[in-house]
Amino acid sequence: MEHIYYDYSNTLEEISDKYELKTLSERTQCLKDNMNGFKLRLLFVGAFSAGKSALINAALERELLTENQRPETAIASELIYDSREYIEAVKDSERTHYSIEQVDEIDVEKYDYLIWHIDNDFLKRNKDCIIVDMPGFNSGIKNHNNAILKYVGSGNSYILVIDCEDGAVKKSISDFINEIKNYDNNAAVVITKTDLKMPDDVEKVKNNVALSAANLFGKNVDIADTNKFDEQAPQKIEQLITRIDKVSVFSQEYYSEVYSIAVGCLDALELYRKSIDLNLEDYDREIEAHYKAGRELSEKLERERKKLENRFQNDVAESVLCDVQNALYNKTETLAAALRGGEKNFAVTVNNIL
Ligand SMILES: Nc1nc2c(ncn2[C@@H]2O[C@H](COP(=O)(O)OP(=O)(O)O)[C@@H](O)[C@H]2O)c(=O)[nH]1
Ligand SMILES: [Mg+2]
Repeated sequence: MEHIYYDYSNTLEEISDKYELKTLSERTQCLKDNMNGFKLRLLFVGAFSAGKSALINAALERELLTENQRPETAIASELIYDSREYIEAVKDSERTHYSIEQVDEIDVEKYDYLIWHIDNDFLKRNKDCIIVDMPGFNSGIKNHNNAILKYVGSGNSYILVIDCEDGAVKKSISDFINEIKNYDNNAAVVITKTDLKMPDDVEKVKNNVALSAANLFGKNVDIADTNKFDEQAPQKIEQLITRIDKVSVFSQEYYSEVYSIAVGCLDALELYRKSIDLNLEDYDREIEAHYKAGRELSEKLERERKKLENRFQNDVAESVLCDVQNALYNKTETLAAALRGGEKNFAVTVNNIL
């Protein structure tokens, strides 16, 4: 099906070149470049401490990502295959290079996200996929949450990681899913830390999570269970990746741009046809009207985009914060005891509660 998009964009390019529609021609070129570089951007999402980083380490069969990271020290980490290993720290369009060993020296406050270039067989076999280790979004730190939620929008597929000991999908997670599924619904679920439960209990959790996931997504989703010691973890995760409907992700990603360029071309052709019969003054007026309509449309789109972005950030951030508040409020005695045990002890207790 992807070829339809390529055929279509080739036709659009021919038309825009023939009639010297410069902007549309540039947009078509840009679209084709993007389509050629298409990759799954697979975000591992889930509660703080669910086991996301450990799961990715298990898939890579390498202790690469730091486990048990405190929420404020974590930013999104993209993992891609490269024969030379290094880390790029990205801020807007600027990129700073670090060696892998320097990872703990990176001041995460200064960057939007990290790109890890890693020489690894799992990543090499799945080159059409960027694996992203997301920080937990229920850290209770507002700025941090906003940064994470902003990054989440750039994903086009998701693996929802659930701690087997949680036994179910937490409310903050289901709120989050309700948001992302408005954008796309290419998601699978991994129940992890199964080594901490009896097999019968794991099965119960799996059935329970399958039910809530089907409810959330409105369809059955792929579910795997594993743990960081499971030798089968790489295969299980790879299988989930293979089963993601890439054609559907591809369509979701490019449909609106192809459609919008096509409408632009049709408009321009119509204008061209009419212009043959029009005098010069009418022609100018007609062009101005089209420009105006185009500007209005793009302003409207921008407004819609901002609206979605705001809603995405405010609503989810709000509900996550509310969850965090409730969770902490219910455990004041435990927290008071932990505080007496020192700052580190306190942070660990907070994380456990969340
Ligand atoms: N027993 C066990 N512990 C795990 C497993 N996965 C993660 N952990 C531990 O749970 C804690 C949080 O895991 P981490 O991957 O950092 O969670 P993240 O915040 O979701 O990235 C760490 O102490 C991990 O070692 C697992 O499968 N089994
Ligand atoms: Mg982590």
